[in-house]
Amino acid sequence: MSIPTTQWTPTHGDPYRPVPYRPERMPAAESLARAAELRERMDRRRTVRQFSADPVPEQVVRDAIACAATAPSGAHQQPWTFVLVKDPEARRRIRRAAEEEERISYEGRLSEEWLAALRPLGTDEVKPHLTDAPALIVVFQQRYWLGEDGDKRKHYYVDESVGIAVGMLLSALHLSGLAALVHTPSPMRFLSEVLGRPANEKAFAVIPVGYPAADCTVPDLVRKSLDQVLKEV
Ligand code: IYR
Repeated sequence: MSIPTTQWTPTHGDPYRPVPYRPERMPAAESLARAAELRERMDRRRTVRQFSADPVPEQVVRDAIACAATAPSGAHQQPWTFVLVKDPEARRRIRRAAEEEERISYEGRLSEEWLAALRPLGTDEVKPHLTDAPALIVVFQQRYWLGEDGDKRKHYYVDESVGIAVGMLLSALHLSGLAALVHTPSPMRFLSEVLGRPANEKAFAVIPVGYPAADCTVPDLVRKSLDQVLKEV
């Protein structure tokens, strides 16, 4: 199956030129069956912090990133860059810098209330998954568009857009059989330096990807019930 490619250009100022959209309608019975199955499969996703060293098929990760990049975005500005970090030295530098920031956080930058909220997750400043997970994606948000001639154009709803894209990335990875973790070291400026990203990009999240280790454990969490999160009025 070949996937059509499109040539993106910045669209600021272009006229409205709609085209027909006629997806085939799914019968309700099939929708119900798919939704129920999807709900169960999504409920089986867990954030993983202990990864197996087994390699993952790289194309699965690329396809998941392609899924994420279909996310809706403010003014369709698609304000994201996904960096798939393969260079072991870059990964070591990311781990070293992230652990240093996290050590400062855990040793005093985080409030007592914040540390208490983290306790049931069992996290600390040691982040072996940054070097040991078979794949590492660093997501950057483009705060503005930067042309080759230095031309700048503001992007809108960047946090929302990139947040939606990361949600779609996590769903795509999970539904393709891979586990992941969203890590947000703070501050994250070092990621731009290590990965050589331009001034219009700001790191958003670091996402190790792989299979859970054979002895992987996860916190014994309980999800809110649908009643708690859904209000019908
Ligand atoms: N960034 C730190 C602390 C942390 C914060 C939250 I909010 C979490 O959900 C998990 C961890 C760390 O990565 O350990």
